[in-house]
Amino acid sequence: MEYTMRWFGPNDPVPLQHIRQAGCTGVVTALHHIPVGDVWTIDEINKRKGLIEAAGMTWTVIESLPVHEDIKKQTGNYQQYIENYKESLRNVAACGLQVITYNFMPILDWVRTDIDYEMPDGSKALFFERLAFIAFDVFMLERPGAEKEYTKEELSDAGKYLDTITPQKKETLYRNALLGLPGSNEPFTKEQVLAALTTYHHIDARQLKAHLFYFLQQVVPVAEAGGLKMAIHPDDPPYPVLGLPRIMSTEQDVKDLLQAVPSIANGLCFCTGSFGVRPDNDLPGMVQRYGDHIHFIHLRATKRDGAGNFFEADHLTGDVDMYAVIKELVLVMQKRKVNLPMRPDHGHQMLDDLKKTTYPGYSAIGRLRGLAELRGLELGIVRSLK
Ligand code: DNO
Repeated sequence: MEYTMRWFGPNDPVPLQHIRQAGCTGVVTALHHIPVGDVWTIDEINKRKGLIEAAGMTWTVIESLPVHEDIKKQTGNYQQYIENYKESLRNVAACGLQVITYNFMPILDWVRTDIDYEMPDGSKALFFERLAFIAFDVFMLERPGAEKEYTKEELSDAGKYLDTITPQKKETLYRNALLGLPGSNEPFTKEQVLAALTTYHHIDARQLKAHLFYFLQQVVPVAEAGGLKMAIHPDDPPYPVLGLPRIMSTEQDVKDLLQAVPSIANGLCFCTGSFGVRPDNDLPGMVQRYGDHIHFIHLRATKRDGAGNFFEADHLTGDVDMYAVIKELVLVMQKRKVNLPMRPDHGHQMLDDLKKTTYPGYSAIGRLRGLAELRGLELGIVRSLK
């Protein structure tokens, strides 16, 4: 695999040099300062590329070239936004980049309830606690109809849970639950969030999938012409949240995606952390069956319990059978004669990073640990296959 790390750009507290010292040759980044829907110009792309190359690495993957909400809903100026997307793709191709990650999750990119969940060794992880999320959804956000999606027992437990936590913890829960809502450093008000959710009321999963396929029918030919590979990121977590439809959570979703727009340019960002939250996703099997369409790999493992909670475990000790997944990936790469880019996804906040503020999940040392373990595992597998 080609080892990479995500970099959030010049404002990222983790500098490029540290990424290089971690053993990466590639960087995964995006032009986060360009508003969603605007065209990425050749000039802006080259500026960012130059920074990365000056640090001795290459810009290997774009994560993400975000899809405007209007495209997901087919409202407003969505045709124009699709044209803009195509223009960005042409520009990206002109600058020599090849892999583009995106997602099709409505409104929220990822959801956790706790970003400082303390592990027994004192490091900190991201955590999704179902009860806390229900408490947020039903009693803090007061989303109309939310109570119908949970059992009586869950509702009563969530109410009790809220009674036990301090006002400060409540505020933190509110902020954490909405961290995946891009675009503001200030927490969104309840009214703003509810208004955004309302815009999806008439869109179910079938409809959203149709919108995704329409989008891909438009952009994949442009990607093909430029030698680009589109890589969709799965839903995180891989099931509906806040009443929003989800369409990239299961193997069936992957199958539908690849059938809808058959092209090698229509592919996956295979994120074991997201797909791995569902016990019914057979990850090594998915690599075997859809390996030809995997263009980018996120390796991470969560640990779930029977109650719908999961935390982000160390990369090798979660529910994901990392040995089996990497073995299948190695076989795919050997067959395709490619070296796929991989990034260790997230990592615990640990050691000196405990004192620092970084993007949740993206402190340097935890990812460095993950990368080191994953590299060793891959090397062992490659050697043992010879
Ligand atoms: C979170 C990431 C996601 C991912 C996007 C891709 O840590 O995995 O934010 O970058 O969903 O479009």
